[in-house]
Amino acid sequence: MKTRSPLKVAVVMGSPNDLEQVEPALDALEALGVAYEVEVLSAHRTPQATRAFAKDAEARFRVVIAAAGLAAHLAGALASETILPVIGIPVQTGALQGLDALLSTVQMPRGVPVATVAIGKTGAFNAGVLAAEILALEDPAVRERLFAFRQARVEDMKKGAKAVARKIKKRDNT
Ligand code: RP5
Repeated sequence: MKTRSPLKVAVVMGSPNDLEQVEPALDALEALGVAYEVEVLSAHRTPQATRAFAKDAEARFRVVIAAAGLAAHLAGALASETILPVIGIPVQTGALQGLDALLSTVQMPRGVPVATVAIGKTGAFNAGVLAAEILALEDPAVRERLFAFRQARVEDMKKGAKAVARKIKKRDNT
């Protein structure tokens, strides 16, 4: 079994239908050895359960990731009930494909921030990385894994650049 940080992240989504877009956040957390729990809660459909979850969150978690689409109030509703850092993922869905969720999530009033990532799966992955970066302030093992993760991206870029150079050379020779 992989080593996991004892510090946990809550990953909350507004609908079971959001799971596919939230999965990259779980992938990132797993890759960085961060433990998480997943909940499905809605600011609009289950407001009381959402509030109760937020009120208990500090005893159980260090960071909250909240994903929702459309008039996305989940991250903001959670942020209003906890002083844990809340990362919001605007889910790409509906007629506006996440632009509505982006604005609903990011435009929080002064004093109640939501750290909002990009719309959809890329944002979800970054939400996982950002949560790990917050945990790394307290957990040296997560910090080490983040450095290794960054280094792996550098190696990916180097490999990619070599592949591009090969393709360009081939074009020049045809
Ligand atoms: C939001 O409304 C959810 O986060 C979801 O993205 C969207 C649509 O929900 P469903 O009708 O698919 O359950 O609250």
